[in-house]
Amino acid sequence: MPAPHFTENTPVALTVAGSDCSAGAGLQADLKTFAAFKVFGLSALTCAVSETPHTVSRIEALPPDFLADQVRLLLTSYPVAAIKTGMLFSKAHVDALADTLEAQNYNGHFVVDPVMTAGSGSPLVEPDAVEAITSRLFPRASIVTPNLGEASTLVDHPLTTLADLEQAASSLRESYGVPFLIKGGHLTTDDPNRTDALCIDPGHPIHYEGPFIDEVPTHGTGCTYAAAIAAGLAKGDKLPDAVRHGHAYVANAIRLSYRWTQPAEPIHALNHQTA
Ligand code: PXL
Repeated sequence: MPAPHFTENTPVALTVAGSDCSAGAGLQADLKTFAAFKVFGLSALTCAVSETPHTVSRIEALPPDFLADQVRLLLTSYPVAAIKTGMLFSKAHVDALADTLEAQNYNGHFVVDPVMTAGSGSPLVEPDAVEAITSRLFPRASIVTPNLGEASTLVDHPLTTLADLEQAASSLRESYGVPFLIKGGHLTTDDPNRTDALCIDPGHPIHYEGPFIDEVPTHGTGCTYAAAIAAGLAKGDKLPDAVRHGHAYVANAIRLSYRWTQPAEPIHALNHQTA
C-alpha cells in the first residue's frame, strides 16, 4: 500500500443548493463541477426536487434551521474559500443562510446564482424568496449570475437584445454595488453566437461569446457555470478569468453532452469531463 498523500492546499468550495435527483442541475451539478476543477466540494442541502430535465414532479424542503446547522458545521470545520448558492427555495431559507454567514463572519468568495425556475419552466422558489435573495445575499456577493429571465425579473422589464442585457448588467451593478454576469443563452437573435456580459465597472461590460448549440436542452448549465466560477475563485483566479474558464467549461459540457433515447422523449445531461 502506498503511503497516504495528505495535502493542506486543496481549495474547498461549498454549494448551498437543492438536490436534483436527475443530477444534471442542483448540488449534483455543483459537486461534479467542483471535482472537475480539482476543488473539494461540500454541500448544504435546502430541499430535494423530484424531477427530470423535462418536468418537476415534487419539492420537499428541509427545515431552514437544519440548513443553518449544515452551513455552521461546515464553516467551522473546513477552510471554505468560496460559497455558491443555487436553489434556496424560501425566504426562511435565505434568512437562515444570511444569518449563519453573518454569525460565522464568513468573508470568502460568494457566488450567487439567483435560481428562480427550472429549465423546464417550473418555479423553484416561493415568491418572497426573490426579495430576500436581493436584499440579504446580493450586497455581499462576489458575483451574481442571472440568466435572461432572472435578470428581467430583477430589473422588472423584458430584456430582448444584447444592448438590453448590457444595460441591465450595468444598472444591477449600480443598484447592488457588486459584479453581475447576465447570460445571453436565451436571447433570440439570428446571430449564431450568444454573448454573456459581465459588469464589474458600470459602463464597461466584459463580453464572453460562443456558438449557440440549440439541439441540446440546457438543464443544469446555470448551476454548472456558477459552480465553475466559484471553483475558479476558490483556486485564486481573478473574477474575469474565473468567468472565462467557467464559460469555456459549460460550452464544452454542452458540446459533449449525453443523450439517452427513452420510450417517450430523449433525456439529456451535461458531460462534466474537462476539455
Ligand atoms: O437549474 C436550476 C436548478 C437549480 N437547482 C435545482 C434544480 C434546478 C433545475 O432544475 O433542480 C435543485
